[in-house]
Amino acid sequence: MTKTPLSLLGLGAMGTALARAWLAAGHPLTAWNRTPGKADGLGADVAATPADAVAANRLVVLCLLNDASVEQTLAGVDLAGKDLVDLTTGTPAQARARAAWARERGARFLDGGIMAVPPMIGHPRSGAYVFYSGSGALFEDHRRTLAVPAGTNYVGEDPGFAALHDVALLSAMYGMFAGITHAFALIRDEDIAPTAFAPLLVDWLTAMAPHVHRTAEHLESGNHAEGVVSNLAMQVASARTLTDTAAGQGVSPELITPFLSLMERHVADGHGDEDGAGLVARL
Ligand code: FVH
Repeated sequence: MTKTPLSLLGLGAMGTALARAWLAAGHPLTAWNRTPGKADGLGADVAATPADAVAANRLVVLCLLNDASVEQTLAGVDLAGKDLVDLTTGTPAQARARAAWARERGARFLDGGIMAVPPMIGHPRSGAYVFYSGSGALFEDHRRTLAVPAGTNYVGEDPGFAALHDVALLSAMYGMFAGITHAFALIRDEDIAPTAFAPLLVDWLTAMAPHVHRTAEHLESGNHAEGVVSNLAMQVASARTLTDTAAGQGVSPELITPFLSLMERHVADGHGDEDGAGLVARL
């Protein structure tokens, strides 16, 4: 079967991984990078300028540092009739503005948020995938090609939704990393090996993760007390144990107190019989 040819602008760590995956799958690839030489040995056709890369193919993928570099790279380039897929990380607002910008120039636009690190790209079982949003027609036309480096998850016509999903998941990850950092700090001066503690932490976080579904159901039903097992009043009452333990271990509670304070305010406002779904509206 004929493989769709495409152009890729940006051969950083991620762009290079994408290029290798498409080339390995037999897609003719034209590549451009600001600093020459990054395409050496890849097997791609090398474009001298962004305009040459864009002119070479209808499907044009961008994987640059940030939205400002996309602006600089495509300034003055003829985009009429092109299908732009922007895998550069940015905010939802930047993606929406970039989609309007592309439309004004006669191009279809799809934004992408990559949920992977470069070594995961091109390995179907790695769990790598990309959130896509924007032109559904573009996504359907190039679905097979886009699925080569990583799985695809199209989340709607709003071009900002891919970035929003991406940032929401990353934000949850940082909350988790904050808790993990605090937990290791609590045991740092004790005779507890971090490598012995780590599997306990993984098992506990894994056991707690499905609670996400209960929160989602409460948010949709509006009944934040239905089926609650560990209500906020109980959690706030025991929060003192967490901060006292941190003080006893000589550990700053700075990573956990913001969340504990939010729970306290919610309980003080009469929501002690609920769980955490009501906190979402307080932020
Ligand atoms: N690497 C990762 O783990 C993450 C995973 C999730 C998604 N991100 C995003 O992917 C975009 C590219 O990331 P990257 O890893 O390829 O980043 P770098 O290796 O730093 O390469 C950056 C490329 O951007 C080019 N570039 C920078 N500024 C400009 C500019 N003003 N005009 C044109 N190109 C520019 C840079 O070119 P050069 O320095 O080689 O000349 C690289 O090609 C990114 O949005 C991540 O957030 C990766």
